[in-house]
Amino acid sequence: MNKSHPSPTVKQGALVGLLLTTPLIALFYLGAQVFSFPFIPFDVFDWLGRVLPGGLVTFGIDLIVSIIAGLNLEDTSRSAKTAEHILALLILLAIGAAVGAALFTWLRRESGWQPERPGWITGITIGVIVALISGGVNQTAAAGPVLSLIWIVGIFVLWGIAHLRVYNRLVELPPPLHPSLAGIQQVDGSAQVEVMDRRRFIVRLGGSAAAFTVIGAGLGSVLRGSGSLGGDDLPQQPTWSSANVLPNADAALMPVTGTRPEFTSIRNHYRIDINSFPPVLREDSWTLDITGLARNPLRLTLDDLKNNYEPLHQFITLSCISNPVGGDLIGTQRWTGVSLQRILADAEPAGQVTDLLIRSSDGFYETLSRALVESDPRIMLCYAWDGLPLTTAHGFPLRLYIPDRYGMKQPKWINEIELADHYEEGYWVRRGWDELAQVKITAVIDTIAVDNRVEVDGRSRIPIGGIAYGGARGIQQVEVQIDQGDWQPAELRTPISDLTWVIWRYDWPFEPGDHLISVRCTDGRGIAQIVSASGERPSGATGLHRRRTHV
Ligand SMILES: Nc1nc2c(c(=O)[nH]1)N[C@H]1C(S)=C(S)[C@@H](COP(=O)(O)O)O[C@H]1N2
Ligand SMILES: [Mo]
Repeated sequence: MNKSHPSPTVKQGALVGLLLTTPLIALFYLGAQVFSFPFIPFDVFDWLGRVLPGGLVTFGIDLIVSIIAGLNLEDTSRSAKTAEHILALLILLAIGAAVGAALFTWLRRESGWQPERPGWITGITIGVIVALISGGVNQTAAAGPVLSLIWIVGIFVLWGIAHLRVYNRLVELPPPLHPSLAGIQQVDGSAQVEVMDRRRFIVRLGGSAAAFTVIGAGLGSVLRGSGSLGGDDLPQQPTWSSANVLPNADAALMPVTGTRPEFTSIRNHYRIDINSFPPVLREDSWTLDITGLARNPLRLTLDDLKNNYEPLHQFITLSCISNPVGGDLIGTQRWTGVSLQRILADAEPAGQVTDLLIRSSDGFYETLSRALVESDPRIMLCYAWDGLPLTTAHGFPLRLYIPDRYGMKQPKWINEIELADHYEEGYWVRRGWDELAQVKITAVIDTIAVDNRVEVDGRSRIPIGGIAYGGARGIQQVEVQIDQGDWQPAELRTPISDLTWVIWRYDWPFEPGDHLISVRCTDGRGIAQIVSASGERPSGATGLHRRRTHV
């Protein structure tokens, strides 16, 4: 040991922390895939999303959504989840680097070789904190809590000790030698000895970490069992829509080619929630509990909901409040469930009940007024869509539907409804979003079918088409404007239901050149849409949708 060397630096500590955290992530990935242990980077990320100030989190989400919009990626909600997953890994790497730096700062206070105890202490401390965080947010891992705790703490202890081993090795090595010397093979007696310095050692450490990470991640994806990183659980059985026609099947007006599908398949329905991976709830242990000020508190199984209440089928357009005008965070499906009125009545709410506090297994919550439930039988608890049980990603086993509201008011993965004598702000309301979250009516141009011209009244026209959505208020009129011309009425297709979007079309008697096309709409009560542009936050995006075209 060479006592004359200066201690390894804090910067080296950060680098070592970073390098040792990649194989740590690979190990957690392997454990998640093979033994269904929690995947720590996503748990830490999901926890941060819940505890950090709402403004910061929303800013992050908005940033991701606008980057995706700017990059013109196909599927916003899927791309956003991928971006979040990458961010989660980067955040864990940053935490690893910070811990490495802190640990080296601590070790430097005594010079020279260090016993391994600080490595144990760091590993156990961080391991326990992370295990607690994971225990609080993880809803996908099948492994039991005790085993998970041992696994998580065990890995972090190995990681802590590895830092100490690396530190002690660095202490023994000289700081970077002159480049002309480093790595040169020198003759030392009969053997060839490589001159090692700190820089070369760290490079080698990086190589080993990379190899370990690749092997771990590779094994993880090959050996995946019933892992905790659930993929898309798409339905295997035939859907309702594959065997039936939509109620408006005989509508006269046909959508312009290139208009989004009128009915959104389960596969293509957007998904937005606060989870890196959707909670996996088991039907046999799940119940819906109606608690609080109920004279007849209820505990209902999924079978109770399906068998004891008349099913209600509704065609519904659901939109996220973060959907920009013209975005793809909107979809139309056939939902099946039970009118919440019926369940509320069965629970016999006490006179002073004013609100229903709805709680979900992922920590999400919203509040629904009793008066609204009692006045609107369309508010429903849904257990199926497109004729099949809800998929994991979309709220299995139970979610809420409220007409005319954005998705943020409509919890998925519900497990409790408390009848209360007071109002409480919902999850996103607390984070600065609109309390009512009533859908803003908007019209969107999906396609300007320049190559699909039609002949109408002896004139060649370019069909323009899209959707307009007015929540539960419907759409009475859609109008199109070419450049600064007069607003022209578009034709409306009979909607699937009065809760869905409306498809419109306008056959444009075009003139060659560059044009700006705008669209606006009026709701079923004759109220015009807001034409001035405003962003999604806090109340949902407004403004005209416009597209440029060249003929
Ligand atoms: N439990 C829970 N429910 C939730 C959310 C959530 O994060 N957790 N997100 C809400 C939001 S913001 C939207 S837009 C809708 C999206 O539903 P979908 O993923 O089925 O499209 O779910 C809502 N319900
Ligand atoms: Mo949303």
